Amino acid sequence: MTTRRSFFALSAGLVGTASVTQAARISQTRYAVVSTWDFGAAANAAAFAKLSAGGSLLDAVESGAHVPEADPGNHSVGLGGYPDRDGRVTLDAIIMDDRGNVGAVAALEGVVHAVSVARKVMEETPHTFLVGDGATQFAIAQGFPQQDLLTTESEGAWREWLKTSHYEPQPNIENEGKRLPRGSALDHDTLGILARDRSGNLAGACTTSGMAFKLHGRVGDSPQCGAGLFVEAGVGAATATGVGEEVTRICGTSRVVASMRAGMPPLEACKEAIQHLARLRADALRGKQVGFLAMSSAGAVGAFALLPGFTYAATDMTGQTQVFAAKSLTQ
Ligand code: SD4
Repeated sequence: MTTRRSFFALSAGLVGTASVTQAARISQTRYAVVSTWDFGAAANAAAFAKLSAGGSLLDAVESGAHVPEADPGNHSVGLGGYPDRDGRVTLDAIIMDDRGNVGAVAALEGVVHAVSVARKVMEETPHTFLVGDGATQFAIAQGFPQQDLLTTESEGAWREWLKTSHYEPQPNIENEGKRLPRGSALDHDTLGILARDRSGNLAGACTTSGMAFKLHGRVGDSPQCGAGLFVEAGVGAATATGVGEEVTRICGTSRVVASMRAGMPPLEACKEAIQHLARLRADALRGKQVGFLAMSSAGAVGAFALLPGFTYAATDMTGQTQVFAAKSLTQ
């Protein structure tokens, strides 16, 4: 099995010497599954396997999201996610197809597969979004097993954090965190995943426990339709990662897809949203990371970030996965 580290090494190699070839390859290749960060490769594998076995696009992105949700070593999705400042692990997730079908949950507690609860909201209720106790009660009523998501490790990190209670999101911690002592950083590993079939239909999902040690009740961009995820038939799909407040204030993925609707390729559309954010927020963005990842209904892929360090995993129509470094506003 390929490790996170080797995927990251691959991405570094691609960025270093082969950027022209890489850019040409990305623009010509048609992709089936893309997801945020180098650890997205494992999620892509699960999603691609589901598609290959005849599963639907929603089945594929749900299966992909299950991978980090079940991983106790991933400290901001599902099991082992870092808690809020009150010591409670609260999960946010969304799932969406390209026909406007969408379901989401926020501040869900005690249920590991938040993305599946989001799918139930979409399929079993007239609503699009359930939060807090309502989301948790709904999940229990739907038969989802309850479990304590706070692990010994994540509780230890929280208790360590309590000593200073200093809250400052760190850029690219999704990748860098693997080299930092646990608990020293606001480690977060949001997964945004987009999938496409041979006819150009699309679906996406996004799952996270959000910013570590956040205020209780804080909801980021990830579960909000048009912020952390947006999907539109005949146009494309986009997902976001980084400081959710910054994505939310510009309805980030809605903006990216709107630019694609107007004819921009995915890379240009992501870049336009980042440039807009930079103009709008200027110095308030100092030290913050935001990254957008987009795929057109034709299977073209692009990504752009505020800061260097945002990576994404892309799986082509034959199932080959590579990790690429996104271009960024500052180098
Ligand atoms: C949030 N956008 O809750 C998420 C965090 C994230 O990689 O993307 N981390 O703000």
